[in-house]
Amino acid sequence: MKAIKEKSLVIIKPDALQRGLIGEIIKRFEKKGLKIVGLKMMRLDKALLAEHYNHHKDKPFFKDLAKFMSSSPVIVLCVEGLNVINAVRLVCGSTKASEAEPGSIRGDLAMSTACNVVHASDSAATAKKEVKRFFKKDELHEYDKSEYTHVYAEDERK
Ligand code: FUP
Repeated sequence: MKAIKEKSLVIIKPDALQRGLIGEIIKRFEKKGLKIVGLKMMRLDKALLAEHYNHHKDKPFFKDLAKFMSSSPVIVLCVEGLNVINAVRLVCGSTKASEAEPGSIRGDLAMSTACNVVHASDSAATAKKEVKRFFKKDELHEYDKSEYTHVYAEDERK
């Protein structure tokens, strides 16, 4: 796979939907120069959340986290770009939103650790699993983005 086709999974969480922040959050990924290759609204059920947060299943906050994440629909996005996994994590900011960097989504738009408006894949292995978990093959789209000629240098597009 070309480096520029690296993919990451983003979830715009229920608190962001309730607060009318969907557009603001998507705008930040678009302005960064990322390519959105998948996007849909869905409600996360218990089974999907148990799989998605399996690494947290024994933590004291798991029950509340699962309840919160299923409290309203979410928006799931698959974004693509060079070093996109790391770039998206930086755009999102630290998990504990009250301490997240100003300029990041969480730093600018949230105060809570649980209600921190977005989820983003944290590694290549996780991203691969998460994109597959939330998107069927035919829900991911390949297309040329004309602004890529200005977002990336020629050698980065190879
Ligand atoms: P992140 O990768 O930034 O989403 O962070 P984690 O995987 O550490 O945590 C996943 C989610 O669990 C967070 F988005 C919010 C929730 N969480 C809590 O509610 N309390 C905690 O102490 C830690 C995480």
